[in-house]
Formats: sequence, structure tokens, C-alpha cells
Amino acid sequence: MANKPHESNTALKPEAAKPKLPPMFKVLLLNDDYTPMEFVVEVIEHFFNKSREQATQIMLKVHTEGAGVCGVYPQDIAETKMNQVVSHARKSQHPLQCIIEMA
Ligand code: TYC
Repeated sequence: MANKPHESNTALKPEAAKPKLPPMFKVLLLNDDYTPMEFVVEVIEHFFNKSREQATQIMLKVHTEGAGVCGVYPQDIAETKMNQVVSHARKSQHPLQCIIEMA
């Protein structure tokens, strides 16, 4: 039998059937005195799919304000990006720090 419009099609309570968005996490870069600006711009372009112009703006924000958001993702993707950025920076012997925060 067809449900009335206000009735759920599932056996769950109506509130449990609501589509739920995953919790989102910001990925931030932190400023330091040693990592070259060009390296940071390339990191933001490569790992966060930003244009050269966007990446430069984000790098300058980090440089002047101490931290800046490169992107917002579900937790597993945010953690992977953070780990990839730190691993890439260490391979090049730069102290660049990358962290995540609940959005
Ligand atoms: N402060 C660095 C410099 O003057 C540049 C820099 C920008 C470093 C952003 C890290 O996340 C960073 N070379």
C-alpha cells in the first residue's frame, strides 16, 4: 500500500532515515620561517587542486596570519591529505606543518 506523504518508507524512525552529511574537517597549513613560499604554493596547487592564483592567496594568508584553510573534506579524506602534505614536505626536508580541525 502506498505511504501517505508524511510517512517514512523505512522501518526506521523518520528522523533516523534522514540523509546525514558526514562531519567535515578543515585542512590547514601553518606558517614557519623556513619552508619556501614557492614550495607551499606548489603543495596547495597539487594536493588541494587550486589554481596558481588561489594557491598564492592561501599561501600569503598563512604567511601573514599564521594559518589558513586549504580545503574542507570528510574526515578520512582530510586525514589523508594532511598525511600526504607532511610526508611530501619531510621528503624535501621542509618543516611545513599541516593540521585538521572540525569545520
Ligand atoms: N613564512 C615562509 C617564508 O617566509 C613561507 C610559508 C608560507 C611557510 C606558508 C609555510 O604554510 C606556510 N618562507
